[in-house]
Amino acid sequence: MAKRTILSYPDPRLHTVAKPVQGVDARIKTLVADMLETMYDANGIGLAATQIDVHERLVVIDVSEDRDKPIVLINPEIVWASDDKVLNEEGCLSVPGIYDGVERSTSVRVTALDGEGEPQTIEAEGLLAVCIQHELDHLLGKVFVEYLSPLKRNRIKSKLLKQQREDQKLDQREGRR
Ligand code: GNR
Ligand code: NI
Repeated sequence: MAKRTILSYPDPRLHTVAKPVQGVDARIKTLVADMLETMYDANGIGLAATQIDVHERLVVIDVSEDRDKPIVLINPEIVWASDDKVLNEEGCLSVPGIYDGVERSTSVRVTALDGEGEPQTIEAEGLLAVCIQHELDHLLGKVFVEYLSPLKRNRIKSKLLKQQREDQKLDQREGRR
């Protein structure tokens, strides 16, 4: 397994629309293993392939307390979403240090293939429902800050760009690449 680099907003590659996975073969299984390692290492509850610059419909999630219940969603589709919505505080590994409220359906039903290529249907509510909607947005090239006002989004963009410039300077001074 190998840890992959997570893209940071406002990287334009985060707005790429992912294509369906063609078959759950060895390449996809390695990718899933790498995504799980990357998600756990970053202490995230989910990760979409888009975030590691792979533009295929592939998501990993683990909302369990003990972080031992991985969910793999290949070619996921939300087939039903409740009309009732709830406002949740969201964060994103691609938008480090930023948290804000986003309205989502309280419950969703999603169909997908699992890590072995077997069809599965998941009925989700609570944090899992939020996470599924957040991850499926990534596959469509959408980051949660796009639900916020343009003013908030621009402030977030500036803050992250400034942080990225400072991180780059530190890296150079240490002779890293
Ligand atoms: O780790 C994550 N936490 C989180 C919290 C509230 C709503 C959504 C999320 S998903 C995020 C990981 C991530 O960026 N997935 O794309
Ligand atoms: Ni995210």
